[in-house]
Amino acid sequence: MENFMTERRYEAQDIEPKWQARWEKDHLFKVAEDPKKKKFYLLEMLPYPSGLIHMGHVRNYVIGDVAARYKMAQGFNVLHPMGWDAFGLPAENAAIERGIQPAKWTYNNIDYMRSQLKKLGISYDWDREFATCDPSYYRWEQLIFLKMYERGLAYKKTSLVNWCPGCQTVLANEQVENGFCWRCSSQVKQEMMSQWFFKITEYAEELLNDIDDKLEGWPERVRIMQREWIGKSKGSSIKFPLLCKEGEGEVDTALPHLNPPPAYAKATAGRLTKGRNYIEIFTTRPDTLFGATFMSLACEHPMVRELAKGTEHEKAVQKFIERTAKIDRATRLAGTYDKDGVFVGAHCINPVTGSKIPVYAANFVLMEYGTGAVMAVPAHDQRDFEFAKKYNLPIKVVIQPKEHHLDSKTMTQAYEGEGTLVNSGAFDGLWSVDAIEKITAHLNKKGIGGPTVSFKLKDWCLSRQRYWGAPIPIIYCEKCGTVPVSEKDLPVVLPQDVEFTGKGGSPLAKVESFINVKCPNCNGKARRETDTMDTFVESSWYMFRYASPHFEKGPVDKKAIDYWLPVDQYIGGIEHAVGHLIYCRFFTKVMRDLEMIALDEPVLNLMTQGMVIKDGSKMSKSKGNIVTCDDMVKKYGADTVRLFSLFAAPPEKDLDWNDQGIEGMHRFLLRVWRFVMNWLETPQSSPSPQGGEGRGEGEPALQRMTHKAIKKVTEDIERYHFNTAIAAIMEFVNYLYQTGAEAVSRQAIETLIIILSPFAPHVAEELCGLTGKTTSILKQSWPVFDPQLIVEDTMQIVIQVNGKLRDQITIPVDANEDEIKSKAQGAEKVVQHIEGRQIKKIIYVPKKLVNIVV
Ligand code: ANZ
Ligand code: ZN
Repeated sequence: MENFMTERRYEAQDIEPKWQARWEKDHLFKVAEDPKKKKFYLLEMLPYPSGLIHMGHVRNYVIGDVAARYKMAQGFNVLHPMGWDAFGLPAENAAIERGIQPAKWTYNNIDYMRSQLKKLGISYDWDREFATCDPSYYRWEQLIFLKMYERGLAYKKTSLVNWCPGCQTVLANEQVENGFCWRCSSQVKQEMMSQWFFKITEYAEELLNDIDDKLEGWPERVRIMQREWIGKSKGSSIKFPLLCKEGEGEVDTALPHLNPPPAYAKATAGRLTKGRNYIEIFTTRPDTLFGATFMSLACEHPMVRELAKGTEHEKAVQKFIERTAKIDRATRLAGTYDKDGVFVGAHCINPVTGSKIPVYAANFVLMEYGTGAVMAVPAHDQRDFEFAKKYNLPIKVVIQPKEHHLDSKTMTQAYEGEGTLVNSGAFDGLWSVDAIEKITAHLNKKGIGGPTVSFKLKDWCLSRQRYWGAPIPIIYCEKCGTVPVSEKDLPVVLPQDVEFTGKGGSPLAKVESFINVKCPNCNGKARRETDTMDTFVESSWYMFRYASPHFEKGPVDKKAIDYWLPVDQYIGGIEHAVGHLIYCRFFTKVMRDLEMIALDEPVLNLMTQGMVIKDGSKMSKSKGNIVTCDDMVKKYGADTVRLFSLFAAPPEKDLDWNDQGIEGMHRFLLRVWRFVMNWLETPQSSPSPQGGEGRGEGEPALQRMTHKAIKKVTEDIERYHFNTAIAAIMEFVNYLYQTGAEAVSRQAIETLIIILSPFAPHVAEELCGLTGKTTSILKQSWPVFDPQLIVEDTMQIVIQVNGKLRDQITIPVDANEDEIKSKAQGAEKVVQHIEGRQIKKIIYVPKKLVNIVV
């Protein structure tokens, strides 16, 4: 190589755009199905096009890019796509605030963000890019919706939903965080509304079971969160007969055990009402049934109003409902606030004791869980205990613990543990755990109860009263009622040029040309649904669309799915643990059952990366601590930015942004550059006439270090420990400097360049060219280390006891002092001299001797 090379400086601003253009021109990241090659599908969660790429994004995509480039070097056919989760509120808010149409705002942002990502040199197959707000994408989502509607998996119902006053829309449970809106942090209210739901509960059991069987490659933390969110409880349901008001109704014979009803005859002042004559409860402790002394209902339970109606309690009940409905779901679930309740003016019967027990509405009972009704056992449930104390209700002990004796008059808290049944008729003396089964069987035989399971998971409310989303393909006809749009009429396209005022409900509801349609059934007058779908619907199946993004005969091309799916490695934030990551599992199972794909789970391995924080908090506009990708790339170049976002912390941990760190990374790249430049001036850099390799493989020590570096970097990339992989490259560079360019082999230099390439691909590509390669670094294979070459050098250590030479040991050169000392004490001839004597001191003279003083 000519001498002027030494003069050449490292100029990221020149190198990077050059190679980015080359990679694109040569289609190096474009992939197609190739049955002869092993595939690897690497996916980062698709971004929302907010208009800004900050370091949080950068970290996410760079982590993915290192893995993708490493897999390519290993010979995999790597699918690494990118797209945009393009529907959602910010676009609409921009329209309201700035009068710019959401579509325009969104596509402008996408263009800008795409250019930023390209400047980072990430290995995307851009031919597969799509935005979910494009009709060519959401038409298929509408088709999936129709198929789900056909099967009853999409349905409309009136129920309590989460209403965000800030966003002016309904939210799914997964979008409410501790009672606040996930997006705008407003306090969420509970409202009765008619909304569209996906029947995710139909898949609750399978979603739960597959966590154990099919998600071994997911972080345990996420698996636990999903299990808890699904929240399966095994228990029993029990019917408690209601007493009618004095003089009304008669005993209903639908409950066989009540006819004749001897056990409670004495307790019944009135008789049982006909019709809906019982309250059904869900309990995990049927063994405590004999201790149920009152009944607690959720304030939204329909029986609360019904029972109170016309009684002197009606007003108080109404007031209670009003103050309780204000408490959000999360607070009620936590149950740590003061117990509050009201007598609804009615009684029911404990079906096994026959005693008459009062019915209360209580603030700690949730309508959406179990049946919305709880049999209260104050002696054995702490919430019931506190409630009973407050309202002076009877406490009856039915479980006696082994260790001490419970007395209902003196106990200061509920006993919730196991024990022996007492005051429980024929079941006395049974151990509580056995009684659960026995009592449930008894209730089952009598037709008043039985085993059941309850899930915390609720159906997914997908209606949004907002404009910028995929229209729900439904039509309401005056005559035919709810009619699905016919498949041939898809997509239902979102109208453009809509007026945004930010007031008075969904903008779509005011677009006459959109709303007014003919009924597909009878051709009569009809109206379109104006709700749009939750944006989490788009992200529930986008990973499938990437496999065949231009397919026009359906949502997915099955052949492409069979080759590319499942996603081998998915990378994204932990905040999606129970929202997105449950929804996409649900959609996978639904699409499987619709025979669109043959797959049970979408993602084999999941990695959740930490956040990028600055000055102690997460980067956000409101905090004003955003570091943009653009500024950093301009100043240091993409390779430096990439290295820093990987080096500063392991991927799962939060990364604290600091400017010294990035400077350090830049200096490291300069160091690599300078070394290679120096080496290029040495004789061994020029290939020998025979095409041989300069000085071959170099001295054994150099060889060992080279192979050690390969081993460490390979293993660390495999474990996603990118920070330590980079540290190993730094160590290797230090070693090369110590060795001196004159003594460094071509093999060592080429190894350095390739192991650096996933992290800093542009500089690696440039250096690769400068060292004489004519093909892209992307076409070169990942080096394999030779275990034989890594074997450590050893050294001889002399061992003395009280200053007299006794033995010698052989030990690796990098063994630490503790290892050496303990090995010394165990040496054969040493043992003879120290046995039975107390060791006072062990002196170690590095690399020479150990003296044991006894
Ligand atoms: C009687 C009983 C006696 C209970 C006892 C516990 C101890 P998990 O394990 O979470 O499923 N429960 C049922 N439905 C409820 C609702 N909608 N809102 C609030 N609490 C509800 O909890 C099941 C237990 O939670 C049930 O068992 C019920 O109280 C209560 F000594 O029934 B238990
Ligand atoms: Zn009709």
